[in-house]
Amino acid sequence: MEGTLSVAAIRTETSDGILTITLDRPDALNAFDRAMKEELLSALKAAERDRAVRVLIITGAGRAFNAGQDLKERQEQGAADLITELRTRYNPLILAMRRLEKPIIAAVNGVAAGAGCSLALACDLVIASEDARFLQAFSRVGLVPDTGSTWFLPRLMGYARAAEMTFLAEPMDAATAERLGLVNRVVPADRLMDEARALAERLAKSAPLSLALTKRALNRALGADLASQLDYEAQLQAVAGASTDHAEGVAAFVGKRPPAFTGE
Ligand code: T3D
Repeated sequence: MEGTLSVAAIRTETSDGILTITLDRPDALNAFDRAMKEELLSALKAAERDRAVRVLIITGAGRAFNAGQDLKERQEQGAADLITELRTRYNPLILAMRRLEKPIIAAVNGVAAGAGCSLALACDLVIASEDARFLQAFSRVGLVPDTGSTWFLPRLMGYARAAEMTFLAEPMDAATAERLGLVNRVVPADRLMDEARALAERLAKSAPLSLALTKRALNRALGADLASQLDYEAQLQAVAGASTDHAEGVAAFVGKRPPAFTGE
């Protein structure tokens, strides 16, 4: 459904098949309070159900992307049951993002720290502004990296880099993050949303089933052996090959015209 919705901790806007989710607690550098976690999960679930949404963009309001867990809320709440917090609030977010069979673009406009860094890593594509910084802040506050960071980081940048980033907890600038494979591209701050939107528009015109099954295959490949992945690709190709969009793609190629994909 097209339109803008403003709730407590996030804002959502849908147009032309692109759902933009803006983390919206700028005074706290968009740190995750309980409301933000709940609203973000609801937005992801709604996006999964809504056929009109083809691509998502996640970004932050103000000068930060997300500063991780709201430490003031954590202090106010006293001794916290962190295993429950992770199992019931953070981990479902990451799983929802990886299981959502639509591309998710992180438009990282500033610092992404702690679980905010994990959130960016869980997206399919990351566009960062030149001002962005990536910080595995966990050890600074006596915690271990969570919300998927220990899973994503070694896969994206290798063990040694992941160990350095998490042990030392030093901010990584956007250019370094691009060089090490955390980020797809870095753009000037004033171009960030235009670039993210242009990428989203391209993806929104792609065949949705093709992208959905590609994400499914890439997800599975991260834990699979070659022989079983080859067979899995063949199974998915049987599904994609039977779609109307596949026939349309071939007809468009042969007819020397752009394809018009419908999602069928
Ligand atoms: O507890 C659980 O649920 C377990 C799960 C944990 C997951 C995690 O994410 S743990 C890691 C939590 N995050 C952090 O440790 C990062 C804390 N923030 C920072 O280190 C710095 O703020 C930054 C490096 C991100 C940015 O630094 P800087 O100098 O640009 O900004 P600042 O001045 O530190 O912050 C600006 C304001 O945002 C400030 O508020 P104030 O004093 O002006 O009223 C600051 O307190 C607030 N803020 C920043 N990060 C958080 C925060 N408020 C609450 N929680 C935050 N995480």
